[in-house]
Amino acid sequence: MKTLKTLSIIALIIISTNNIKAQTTKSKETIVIKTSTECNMCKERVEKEMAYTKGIISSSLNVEKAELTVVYKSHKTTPEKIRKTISDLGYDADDVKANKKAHNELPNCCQKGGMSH
Ligand SMILES: [Cu+2]
Repeated sequence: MKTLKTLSIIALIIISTNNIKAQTTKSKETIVIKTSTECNMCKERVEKEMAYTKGIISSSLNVEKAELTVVYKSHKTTPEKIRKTISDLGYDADDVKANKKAHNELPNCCQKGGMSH
């Protein structure tokens, strides 16, 4: 009887470990966010901020397209939070407009339309 109990406890542990693994794999998501970034300085700024942001696994900004690809853990963060972080840096993120103050503090070349000034 004791053996049976031990066995079922082991079985339970194995089942729950597998569940955790499944959830972890499932929670990894990728999104592409359209931003108002202009140049390589923006790229550095955004990717650095993403690297320090909770729940972000990796990010890469395509400067030419101004598109940021973000790999994140969906149980740690959401696309809304990620867009908000980008807005707080001074850039538009999809339909979330840039935080005005942060945008105005960016170097001229990094402000909207900066590279065409
Ligand atoms: Cu820039």
